[in-house]
Amino acid sequence: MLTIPALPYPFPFPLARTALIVIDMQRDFLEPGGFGEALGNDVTQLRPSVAPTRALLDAFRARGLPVIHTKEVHRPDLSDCPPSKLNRGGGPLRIGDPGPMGRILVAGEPGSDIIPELAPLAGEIVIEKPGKGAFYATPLADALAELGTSHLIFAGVTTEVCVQTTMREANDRGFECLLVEDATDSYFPAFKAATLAMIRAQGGIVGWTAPSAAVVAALEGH
Ligand code: C5J
Repeated sequence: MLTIPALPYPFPFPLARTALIVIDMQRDFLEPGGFGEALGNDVTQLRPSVAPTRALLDAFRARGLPVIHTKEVHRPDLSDCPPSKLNRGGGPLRIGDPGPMGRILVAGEPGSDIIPELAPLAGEIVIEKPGKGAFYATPLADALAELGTSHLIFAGVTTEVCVQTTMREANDRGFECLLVEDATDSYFPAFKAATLAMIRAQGGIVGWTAPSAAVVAALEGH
Protein backbone atom coordinates (compact mmCIF):
# COMPACT_ATOMS: atom_id res chain seq x y z
CA MET A 1 0.00 0.00 0.00
CA LEU A 2 1.13 3.56 -0.76
CA THR A 3 -0.23 6.58 1.10
CA ILE A 4 -1.22 10.09 0.04
CA PRO A 5 -1.24 12.82 2.73
CA ALA A 6 -4.90 13.82 2.45
CA LEU A 7 -7.91 15.13 4.32
CA PRO A 8 -9.55 14.10 6.57
CA TYR A 9 -6.69 11.60 7.10
CA PRO A 10 -4.06 9.83 4.94
CA PHE A 11 -5.38 7.91 1.93
CA PRO A 12 -3.91 4.40 1.57
CA PHE A 13 -4.07 2.92 -1.95
CA PRO A 14 -2.81 -0.19 -3.76
CA LEU A 15 -1.01 1.06 -6.87
CA ALA A 16 -2.04 -1.90 -9.03
CA ARG A 17 -5.74 -1.36 -8.27
CA THR A 18 -5.88 2.42 -8.65
CA ALA A 19 -7.14 4.40 -11.66
CA LEU A 20 -7.30 8.09 -12.54
CA ILE A 21 -10.73 9.26 -13.70
CA VAL A 22 -10.96 12.63 -15.44
CA ILE A 23 -14.49 13.93 -15.64
CA ASP A 24 -15.80 15.95 -18.61
CA MET A 25 -12.79 18.16 -19.44
CA GLN A 26 -14.58 19.04 -22.67
CA ARG A 27 -14.58 22.08 -24.92
CA ASP A 28 -18.33 22.38 -24.21
CA PHE A 29 -17.54 23.21 -20.58
CA LEU A 30 -14.16 24.96 -20.79
CA GLU A 31 -14.36 27.01 -23.99
CA PRO A 32 -16.60 29.92 -25.03
CA GLY A 33 -19.59 28.98 -27.18
CA GLY A 34 -20.34 25.64 -25.51
CA PHE A 35 -22.85 24.26 -23.02
CA GLY A 36 -21.26 25.91 -19.99
CA GLU A 37 -21.42 29.37 -21.49
CA ALA A 38 -24.93 28.73 -22.86
CA LEU A 39 -26.02 28.29 -19.24
CA GLY A 40 -24.65 31.75 -18.43
CA ASN A 41 -21.34 30.69 -16.87
CA ASP A 42 -17.89 32.29 -17.01
CA VAL A 43 -15.90 29.43 -18.53
CA THR A 44 -12.54 30.93 -17.52
CA GLN A 45 -13.35 29.75 -13.96
CA LEU A 46 -12.51 26.18 -15.02
CA ARG A 47 -9.04 26.89 -16.46
CA PRO A 48 -6.94 26.61 -13.26
CA SER A 49 -7.66 22.86 -13.03
CA VAL A 50 -6.14 22.11 -16.46
CA ALA A 51 -2.42 22.12 -15.57
CA PRO A 52 -2.82 20.03 -12.37
CA THR A 53 -4.95 17.53 -14.31
CA ARG A 54 -2.23 17.32 -16.95
CA ALA A 55 0.34 16.62 -14.20
CA LEU A 56 -1.82 13.74 -12.93
CA LEU A 57 -2.21 12.36 -16.46
CA ASP A 58 1.56 12.52 -16.98
CA ALA A 59 2.19 10.72 -13.67
CA PHE A 60 -0.33 7.93 -14.32
CA ARG A 61 0.71 7.49 -17.95
CA ALA A 62 4.41 7.32 -17.07
CA ARG A 63 3.66 4.33 -14.82
CA GLY A 64 1.26 2.58 -17.17
CA LEU A 65 -1.59 3.06 -14.68
CA PRO A 66 -5.16 3.13 -15.98
CA VAL A 67 -6.64 6.46 -17.09
CA ILE A 68 -10.35 6.89 -17.75
CA HIS A 69 -11.88 9.96 -19.35
CA THR A 70 -15.58 10.79 -19.34
CA LYS A 71 -17.59 13.00 -21.66
CA GLU A 72 -21.10 14.31 -21.07
CA VAL A 73 -22.77 13.90 -24.48
CA HIS A 74 -26.04 12.92 -26.10
CA ARG A 75 -26.90 10.95 -29.21
CA PRO A 76 -27.55 13.13 -32.27
CA ASP A 77 -31.28 12.27 -32.10
CA LEU A 78 -31.28 13.26 -28.39
CA SER A 79 -33.12 10.04 -27.55
CA ASP A 80 -30.97 9.74 -24.40
CA CYS A 81 -31.76 13.28 -23.22
CA PRO A 82 -34.88 13.44 -21.06
CA PRO A 83 -37.13 16.51 -21.51
CA SER A 84 -36.35 17.49 -17.93
CA LYS A 85 -32.71 18.00 -18.94
CA LEU A 86 -33.38 19.41 -22.40
CA ASN A 87 -35.72 22.11 -21.17
CA ARG A 88 -33.66 23.17 -18.16
CA GLY A 89 -31.64 26.39 -18.22
CA GLY A 90 -33.64 28.92 -20.17
CA GLY A 91 -30.64 30.34 -22.04
CA PRO A 92 -30.49 31.14 -25.76
CA LEU A 93 -28.93 27.74 -26.68
CA ARG A 94 -30.18 24.35 -25.58
CA ILE A 95 -28.69 20.84 -25.87
CA GLY A 96 -28.71 19.86 -29.55
CA ASP A 97 -28.86 23.43 -30.88
CA PRO A 98 -26.15 24.51 -33.35
CA GLY A 99 -23.45 26.64 -31.76
CA PRO A 100 -19.98 27.86 -32.71
CA MET A 101 -18.48 24.44 -31.81
CA GLY A 102 -21.23 22.38 -33.45
CA ARG A 103 -24.38 21.06 -31.81
CA ILE A 104 -24.33 21.66 -28.06
CA LEU A 105 -23.40 18.57 -25.98
CA VAL A 106 -23.89 16.15 -28.89
CA ALA A 107 -21.52 13.21 -29.45
CA GLY A 108 -19.11 13.66 -32.34
CA GLU A 109 -19.41 17.47 -32.45
CA PRO A 110 -16.23 19.56 -31.93
CA GLY A 111 -17.58 20.97 -28.66
CA SER A 112 -17.90 17.50 -27.19
CA ASP A 113 -14.17 16.84 -27.59
CA ILE A 114 -11.90 16.78 -24.57
CA ILE A 115 -9.69 19.90 -24.64
CA PRO A 116 -6.44 19.35 -26.59
CA GLU A 117 -4.19 19.71 -23.51
CA LEU A 118 -5.88 16.70 -21.88
CA ALA A 119 -6.81 14.67 -24.98
CA PRO A 120 -7.03 10.91 -24.41
CA LEU A 121 -4.17 8.79 -25.72
CA ALA A 122 -4.80 5.70 -27.84
CA GLY A 123 -5.89 2.86 -25.59
CA GLU A 124 -7.27 5.03 -22.79
CA ILE A 125 -10.90 4.40 -21.89
CA VAL A 126 -13.35 7.15 -22.84
CA ILE A 127 -16.82 6.83 -21.32
CA GLU A 128 -19.65 8.76 -22.99
CA LYS A 129 -22.37 9.51 -20.47
CA PRO A 130 -25.81 11.07 -20.84
CA GLY A 131 -26.14 12.04 -17.20
CA LYS A 132 -24.17 13.81 -14.52
CA GLY A 133 -22.96 10.57 -12.92
CA ALA A 134 -20.57 8.49 -15.02
CA PHE A 135 -22.03 5.16 -13.83
CA TYR A 136 -25.56 5.89 -15.05
CA ALA A 137 -26.31 4.24 -18.43
CA THR A 138 -22.62 3.60 -19.23
CA PRO A 139 -20.17 0.67 -19.25
CA LEU A 140 -18.00 2.30 -16.54
CA ALA A 141 -18.71 -0.31 -13.83
CA ASP A 142 -17.80 -3.15 -16.20
CA ALA A 143 -14.63 -1.37 -17.35
CA LEU A 144 -13.48 -0.89 -13.74
CA ALA A 145 -14.29 -4.50 -12.87
CA GLU A 146 -12.20 -5.66 -15.82
CA LEU A 147 -9.29 -3.48 -14.69
CA GLY A 148 -9.61 -4.76 -11.11
CA THR A 149 -9.88 -1.18 -9.85
CA SER A 150 -10.75 -0.59 -6.19
CA HIS A 151 -9.43 2.99 -5.74
CA LEU A 152 -10.27 6.04 -7.87
CA ILE A 153 -8.41 9.34 -8.07
CA PHE A 154 -10.81 12.02 -9.37
CA ALA A 155 -10.12 15.12 -11.46
CA GLY A 156 -12.35 17.17 -13.76
CA VAL A 157 -15.30 19.51 -13.95
CA THR A 158 -17.53 20.67 -12.53
CA THR A 159 -16.77 19.90 -8.91
CA GLU A 160 -20.28 19.99 -7.50
CA VAL A 161 -22.10 18.55 -10.52
CA CYS A 162 -20.56 15.71 -12.55
CA VAL A 163 -17.50 15.15 -10.37
CA GLN A 164 -19.38 14.96 -7.10
CA THR A 165 -22.24 12.93 -8.59
CA THR A 166 -19.80 10.36 -9.99
CA MET A 167 -17.84 10.23 -6.74
CA ARG A 168 -21.01 9.52 -4.80
CA GLU A 169 -22.04 6.85 -7.30
CA ALA A 170 -18.58 5.28 -6.95
CA ASN A 171 -18.86 5.31 -3.14
CA ASP A 172 -22.12 3.44 -3.25
CA ARG A 173 -20.44 0.83 -5.45
CA GLY A 174 -17.64 0.28 -2.93
CA PHE A 175 -14.80 2.30 -4.47
CA GLU A 176 -12.38 4.27 -2.28
CA CYS A 177 -12.32 7.78 -3.77
CA LEU A 178 -10.00 10.77 -3.56
CA LEU A 179 -10.74 14.10 -5.26
CA VAL A 180 -7.70 16.13 -6.29
CA GLU A 181 -8.31 19.63 -4.96
CA ASP A 182 -6.55 21.72 -7.64
CA ALA A 183 -7.48 19.38 -10.51
CA THR A 184 -11.17 20.23 -10.25
CA ASP A 185 -13.08 23.45 -10.73
CA SER A 186 -16.55 24.91 -10.63
CA TYR A 187 -18.05 27.97 -12.28
CA PHE A 188 -18.81 28.91 -8.67
CA PRO A 189 -15.74 28.92 -6.38
CA ALA A 190 -17.96 28.78 -3.31
CA PHE A 191 -19.61 25.59 -4.60
CA LYS A 192 -16.18 24.02 -5.16
CA ALA A 193 -15.11 24.87 -1.62
CA ALA A 194 -18.37 23.55 -0.19
CA THR A 195 -18.07 20.32 -2.17
CA LEU A 196 -14.52 19.66 -0.97
CA ALA A 197 -15.67 20.31 2.59
CA MET A 198 -18.72 18.04 2.40
CA ILE A 199 -16.76 15.18 0.79
CA ARG A 200 -14.27 15.00 3.63
CA ALA A 201 -16.67 15.89 6.46
CA GLN A 202 -17.84 13.26 8.95
CA GLY A 203 -14.62 11.28 8.67
CA GLY A 204 -14.59 11.28 4.86
CA ILE A 205 -18.21 10.38 4.30
CA VAL A 206 -17.74 10.63 0.52
CA GLY A 207 -13.96 10.26 0.45
CA TRP A 208 -10.69 12.12 0.66
CA THR A 209 -9.19 15.26 -0.89
CA ALA A 210 -5.54 16.14 -1.54
CA PRO A 211 -3.55 18.48 -3.78
CA SER A 212 -2.12 17.15 -7.06
CA ALA A 213 1.45 17.58 -5.80
CA ALA A 214 0.72 15.13 -2.97
CA VAL A 215 -0.71 12.57 -5.39
CA VAL A 216 2.23 12.90 -7.79
CA ALA A 217 4.74 12.74 -4.93
CA ALA A 218 3.15 9.54 -3.61
CA LEU A 219 3.73 7.92 -7.00
CA GLU A 220 7.41 8.97 -7.17
CA GLY A 221 9.74 6.02 -7.33
CA HIS A 222 6.95 3.50 -8.10
C1 C5J B 1 -22.57 20.12 -15.89
C2 C5J B 1 -20.65 18.70 -15.57
N1 C5J B 1 -22.16 21.02 -15.01
N2 C5J B 1 -19.73 18.04 -16.27
N3 C5J B 1 -21.80 19.06 -16.22
O1 C5J B 1 -23.64 20.24 -16.44
O2 C5J B 1 -20.44 19.03 -14.42
